[in-house]
Amino acid sequence: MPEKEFLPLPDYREYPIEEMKHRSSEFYTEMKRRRTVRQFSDRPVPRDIIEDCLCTASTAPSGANMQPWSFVIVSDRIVKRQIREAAEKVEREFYKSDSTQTWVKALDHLGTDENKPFLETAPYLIVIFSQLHGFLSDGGKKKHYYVTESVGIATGMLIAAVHHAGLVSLTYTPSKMRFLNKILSRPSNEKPFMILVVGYPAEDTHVPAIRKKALEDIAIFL
Ligand code: IYR
Repeated sequence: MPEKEFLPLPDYREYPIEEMKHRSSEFYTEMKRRRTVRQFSDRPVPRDIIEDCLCTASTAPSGANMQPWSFVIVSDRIVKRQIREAAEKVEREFYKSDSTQTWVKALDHLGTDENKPFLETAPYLIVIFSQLHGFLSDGGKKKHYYVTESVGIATGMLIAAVHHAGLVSLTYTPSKMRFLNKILSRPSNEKPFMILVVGYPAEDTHVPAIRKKALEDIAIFL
């Protein structure tokens, strides 16, 4: 068993109340400018920016600090094309299947369809995998806890970091995702969680006219 080790809380900063009010409201103002974008420019983005954003994601809390995530950063043209072809194949099925028509209708206002050109245009596809379990040094399974919650939190922090850096992203979940293990040679303990498409918006990018719910409609103070 490893020894328990505790440190004095490092790096915490307390701010005066007025400064906290300013910071919380400034952060909200900054975050509400974020929009999910589906039209990407092919303009390159320096890799160190993406690396910093991934390091931010890696600071996320996780169940028992297992950090049950892997990020595969795809910038290779050929691999992006393979992902696009496989994704469009599953999306064609999704958009035409009788069993998903209620769902397809619910997406109508977003203007999505089976064509996913951004998978080739955007400079980076960050493919996020959940590690359903890890491995012990003897090769046995190491249990992971709250995997979906943990990977969701890390992904949210990645989205915020990408926005903060001045780039845009798309949270893209192909209708079936196991093809990503094959294309990216990931082991079977890793389950695709999402493709985060990252880059600059295309010129004249349009986004759907949608609104976020008001505070009164989402928060219950007791
Ligand atoms: N994966 C499909 C369908 C889709 C699903 C959800 I939930 C969305 O918010 C948007 C689309 C697609 O990306 O087209």
